[in-house]
Amino acid sequence: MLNQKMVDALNGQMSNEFYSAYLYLSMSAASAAMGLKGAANWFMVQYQEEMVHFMKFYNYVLSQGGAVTLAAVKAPPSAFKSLLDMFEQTLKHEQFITKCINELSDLALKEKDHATAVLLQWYVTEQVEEEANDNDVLARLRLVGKDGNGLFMLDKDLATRIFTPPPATAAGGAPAA
Ligand code: OFO
Repeated sequence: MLNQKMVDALNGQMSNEFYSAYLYLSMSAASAAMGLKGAANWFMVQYQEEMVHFMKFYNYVLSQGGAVTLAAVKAPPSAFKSLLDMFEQTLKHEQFITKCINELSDLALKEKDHATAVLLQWYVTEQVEEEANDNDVLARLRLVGKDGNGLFMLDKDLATRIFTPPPATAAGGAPAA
C-alpha cells in the first residue's frame, strides 16, 4: 500500500518521464530535419523507452490502489545547434532524472515503503545505463568534431539502435511489477 506522500512523489516523477519522452521526440524530429536519420532513430528509441518508464510508474501506482494524477507537460525545446548540442542536453537531463530517482529512493526508505524501494532499484540501474550510453555517444561526437565523414559513420551506427518492448508493456500495459 502506498501512502499519499509517495503517491504524490510518483505522480511528479511520471510528469518528468513524460517530459523526457517529449524532449527526445523533439530531438528525433530535429535530427531528421538535419538529415541525420540514424540520430533520429536513436532518439525515437529513447522516446519509446521513456514511455516505458512512464507506464511502469503508472501501472505500479494503479496496482497499489493509488490515484494517477496527470499534470500538464511543458513544451520541450525544438531548436538545437547541432547533434553535439542535443547529446549534451540529453546527458544534462538524464543527470537531473538520476537525481530525481535518488530522491525518490531516499523517500521510499524514509517512509519504510520497501515495495516502492524495490521498484525504484530498476530505475537506479536504468539511469546508470542511460548516462553511460549518453557519455559514449558524446565521446564519439567530440572525437569526430567537424569531420563530415566521421559524423556520417556515427549516424550509421546510431541507426542500428532497436527498441525492445518489455514483456509487461508488450502485453498491453499490465502492471509491471
Ligand atoms: Fe531517460 O530515463 Fe526516464 O526519464
